[in-house]
Formats: sequence, C-alpha cells, structure tokens
Amino acid sequence: MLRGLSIVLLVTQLFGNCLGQPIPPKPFGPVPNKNQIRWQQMEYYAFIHLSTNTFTDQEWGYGEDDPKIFNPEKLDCRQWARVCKAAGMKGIILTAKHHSGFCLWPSKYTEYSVKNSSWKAGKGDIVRELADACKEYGLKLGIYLSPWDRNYSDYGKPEYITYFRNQLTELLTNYGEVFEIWFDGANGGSGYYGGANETRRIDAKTYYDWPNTYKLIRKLQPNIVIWNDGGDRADLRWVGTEDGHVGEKNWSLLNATGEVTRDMLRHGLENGDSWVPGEVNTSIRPGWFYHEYEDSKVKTLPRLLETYYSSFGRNGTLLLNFPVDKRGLIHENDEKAVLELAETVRKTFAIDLATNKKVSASNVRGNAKVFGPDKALDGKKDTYWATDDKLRSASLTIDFGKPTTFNRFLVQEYIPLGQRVKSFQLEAKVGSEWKQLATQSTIGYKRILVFPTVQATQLRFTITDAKSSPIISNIGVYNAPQVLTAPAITRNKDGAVTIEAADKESDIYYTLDGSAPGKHSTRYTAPVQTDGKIEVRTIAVDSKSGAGSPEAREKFDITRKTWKLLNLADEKANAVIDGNPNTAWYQPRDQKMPVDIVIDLGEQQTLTGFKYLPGQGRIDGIISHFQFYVSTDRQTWKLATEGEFSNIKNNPLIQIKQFDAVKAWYIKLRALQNTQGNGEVGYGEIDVITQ
Ligand code: FUL
Repeated sequence: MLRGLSIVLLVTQLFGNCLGQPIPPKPFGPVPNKNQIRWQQMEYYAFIHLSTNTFTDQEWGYGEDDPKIFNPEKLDCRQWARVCKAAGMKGIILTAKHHSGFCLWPSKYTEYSVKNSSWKAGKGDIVRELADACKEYGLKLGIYLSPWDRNYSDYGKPEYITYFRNQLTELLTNYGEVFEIWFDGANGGSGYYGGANETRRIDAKTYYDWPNTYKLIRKLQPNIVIWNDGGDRADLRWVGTEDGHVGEKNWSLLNATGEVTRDMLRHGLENGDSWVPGEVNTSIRPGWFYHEYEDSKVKTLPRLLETYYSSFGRNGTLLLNFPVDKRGLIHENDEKAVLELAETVRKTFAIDLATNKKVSASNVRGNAKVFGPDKALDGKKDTYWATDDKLRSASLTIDFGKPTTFNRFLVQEYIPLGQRVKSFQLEAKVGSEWKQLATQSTIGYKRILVFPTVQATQLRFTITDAKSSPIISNIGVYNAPQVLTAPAITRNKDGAVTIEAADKESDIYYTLDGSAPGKHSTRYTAPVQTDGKIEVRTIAVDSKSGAGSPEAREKFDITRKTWKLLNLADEKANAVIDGNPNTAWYQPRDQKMPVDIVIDLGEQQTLTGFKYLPGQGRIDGIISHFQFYVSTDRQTWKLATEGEFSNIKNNPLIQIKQFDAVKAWYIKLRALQNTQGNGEVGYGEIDVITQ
C-alpha cells in the first residue's frame, strides 16, 4: 500500500498534476501576508526625527517647552525626499509626534502643535508637506506616533486612549496611503502632563488597548504594516538594538503570545508561530535628534556599509534616521555620507558575475525545468529553484568558465512559501581545490555574505539543513571595491593617544592641532604623549594603492592624570577614568539608590559640563536619572545639573550634559535611577568639559 502511494507521488512529481504542470511546493509554517511582503521588498527607507527637541538639544522633550521655539525656517520636505530618493530609499517615516507630545501637524485635538509654533506663523503642516514631497518623488509615507505623550494632561487615564485614536484617525485619513505606523515602546515615567509635573507609568501591554487600536488602523489603512515594540505583537519587530544590526541568524518568526526576550528580537524564533520580520532602526549620527556637536560624528562609509550588510544583508530591512537640523534640512554632512553609501552600493552590485553562467544542482523538483537552478539566476523574483519535497539539503554550483574575482554572495529564499533554510555553506574552486568561504545559518528574504576577495572558477552553494525542502529565488555574486575603515582613537588617563587602523597594512597619519590630516602629516608609529585640550584628526592610507580612509576626529579635554576615585577601594574602579570605552566598572551589587561616585580632580578647574558613558555591551547598570555635584573643599557640594539620560536604555552612548561655568576640585555623579529599576550602577567612562 505504502509502496503504491510512493509510486503515485513519484509519478506526480515527475509529470505534475493532471494538466501536465509540475506541482509547486506548498507553503511551510507561517508565511508573510501581502503587506509584509510589499514592505520587505522596500528594503531601505528613512526615518526623520524632528520636534521641539531639535531646538532644545534634547533626545526626549519633557512636554513643557513653549511651542513657539519650534521654527525650522528653511524647512524643505522636498530636500528630504530628494536626498532619500538619491540614496536609493523607498519611503520616509516621520516623527509626527515624539514623546514630548508636540505635533508636526495641526491636530484638532491639542494646542501643542505646529499651529502654535513660530514656523509659518502657525499656518504650516509638516505631515502634509512631506506627503506631497513623497508623492512627487515616488516614495511611500510612514508615520511615527509616540504612544507616550509627556504633554497631554490626561496621559495615564483612559481618556488619553480616545485622544490617541483621534490623532491616529487624523493621520491615517488625511494624508493618503501610509505604508507603516511606528509605535515606540518608551515610557520614562516623568513628564509635564499639562502642568502636573509628575511620574506616570502605564502597562504598555494593556493601557493602549492595542487589539482595538489595531482594528481601527487596519480599517483606515488596509495596506499598512504596524511596528510596535511595547505592546501587542504587531506585523514587524524591533531587533533589540538601535546600533544598526540584526543577528546573523535571523528567523522572521516569533510567537504570537508570551514573553519576548532580546535574544528573540535579535534572532527571531526558529519555530515561532507567527510571521514577524525584523526592521533594523538606527541613526546616521549617534543621536536621533539633531545636536550641533554631532556634526562631526556622522557615521563613516565603512560604518554605514557595516550597517547595510548587517540589516538587509541579514533578512531585515533598514530604517536609517536623519536628525533634521534647526533649519529643517537634512544636514550636508548626513547627505554626503548617505550618498557616498549609495554610490558604493551601486558600484558593488552593478555587475552580477553569476548572470548567464552555467549552473547545475544536486536535485531539481520533479526534474522540471520550471524549478531548475537557472531560475535562481534569472533576475525574476517570482521564479525559483526548488527541490523534491523530501529533501532538507541540496547544492547548486555555478561555473564561471574562467577565473573570476569576487567577495560578495547574495541569496534569497522565496518567502511567500515560508522561511526554510537552517544552515548553508559556500565554497569556491580555487585552482583544483575547493576552499570553504563561509558556513552560515539562516537566509530568509535576503542574505548577503561578505568575505575576503577570492579568485575562483566555480562556486558551490550548499544548503546543509532546512525545515522543509529549500526554495531559492535569487543568487548573485559580486566584486565590491575595497573600502578602508577610519582609524580608532583613544587617549588614556595620562594623555597617551593611541590610534589603530583595522587594516594592518595601512599607514596612519594624524594631526593634533585641528588641521586636516593627509600624507603630509605626521606618520603614527607608537602612542603619542599629549597634554591639555587637543583635537586628534587621523586617516589610514593603504600602503599599496595609496587610497585613503574616511577621517576620524576626536576632541579631548584636560588629561585625567591627577584624578583619583575617592569613595572606592576597588582597584578595578580605575576603568571609569582610563580612557578606554571598552572597560567598565560596576559598583558593588548590594547598593541602594542613590549611588555616588566621587572624583578628586587633583587641582581646581572651571567646569562647563560632564560626560558619562555607560558600560558597553551590558544592559544593566545604566544610569537613567542623575545629579551632578561639584565642590572645592569636599565639604559643601553644589548641584551643577540634574535630569535624565534620555533613551539611554536603547541607545547606550556617551551622554554630554552642559551647565554654566562653575569651579570644582571634586565632582560627584549621583545615580538616582537606572534603566532596569534596580540598584546596579556601572560606568564605562566619566569625563568633564572645562571652560
Ligand atoms: C526610541 C525613542 O525613545 C527614541 O527617542 C527614538 O524615537 C527611537 C527611534 O526610538 O526608543
């Protein structure tokens, strides 16, 4: 009986169904819906962060600022659209309302919006201008509407949900089609709240009544995808970091209910019951909002390329943020950086070395032409190479016909039928030997592998394990131009500057006087002893080709050689002032907030600010609320500044706080709260800004 059945199956696979058509594979496991597929194919789109924060130099506005301060006099959404289009992006998501509650459109339901700002004498509407610009440039429009609203008096009460839905209705009704809606999960508690100035925490899972909010959204915008990192499982997921990457292993699946850990956000869940693909959100600068001091901190080409390959090169999409400046424009430095990225990507993927090459496979579904390996090389997204149902491994070999040089491999699964591949490897035939280039895990919608340049006559792609029979819709082979990385600069406590290039074959040149570095500058050979305030500017130059890297630039204040940590017996505590961002020190665990760290500067200084870098690579011990005191005698302490390190949980970078000049011999950083709500307090670095 069983034998009879397998003969029937074999015959069906060989000759197809009764119409003579070979039978395509059936979907396996959860599959994307049509909105998710349309979204995934967009691959790359922009975020714009603009609000009152842009004018107050903050990452999170408190909700109390006078709307009059909002005045981006040269605001030009067509400039944003032009840059995004030229960068190869497919859409723009705008912070229509960030946590401060200030609305970039003249909402009927609040006075806290552009209508009471100085911009266009209150007659403007940025959502409208952006919707029009997107239309003109063939881009899609997305909306960020912060659930947390630090201005609205009823935030925290049921009344706010009506307000929130009214605003959603305005945004999803009046501005044409919206491709994505973005609900940030942040709630730092404190806020202005109509003058109450208090702390209001809510349960993000239940407070916003997401099921009914989602229903409303889908009714108003049937083609939309919903991103939500705080509440109910939505159509898309956060990838657990704002640093610009998703895990190499990246399943587009999660469970519809139950706890979601950072690890699940990063890697998805191999056996998840729902299709919830990852979107990599990151900013082109360290912060999300514009800060003039970050004009020299725009991500370099190598850094942006890393993000590119670690996002939609790993089965994600890339949502890259521009902190629009006070003029209302994408800053020149950001434009230059993103266009440089676009140009490098264009050059890299201009020629697919696999096109029209001889290709063979270890197995072809039913031996049918329509599922042959050439379907993975034909450039069409709806054709694919498929194997017989029972197989969980298979290989495809491309014969270049002659020695061919390459360093990138691109592969795509046909995701309408599910994500299947669990592991694969890549080998190249160099001379007469097969050499392994990579072993990897998942593929998904798109996977791009980066490896050292190789010259080979053949390339073998082997799927070593899969959840169901593999289906590959596209394969490409490319030779990317070499790009040098900007060197890394550090200065230790005693003032010794170390500069390191990633590429050991390059020479490093530097200046200390603020002038632009070049081959004419001093060549770096060993750490350089420095003193006082300096600016280090440096580049790496390839010793063979003479090509230069992007410039790295770092400003340092006074050295910390006379500094002493006062209240701490632990020797390791010196990590706090050693100048190395990768070392950290954590106060003993049994502390109760507030927790202090006191530093003797060794001499009197006039301070205008301080810097705090949390320990890198750990999610605990990150200070969120602080006070910073100074003293000249260690008896009387003066509060120089206090407040929150906004968004430090998701974006744990160096925090810079400035204040009016004050004399200090001793400083005290007091941690009032951390991001986890417990007593753990850690420090990567503490530094000061002198007058
Ligand atoms: C975060 C927010 O708190 C930031 O301010 C920013 O909007 C970012 C995209 O999401 O969690």
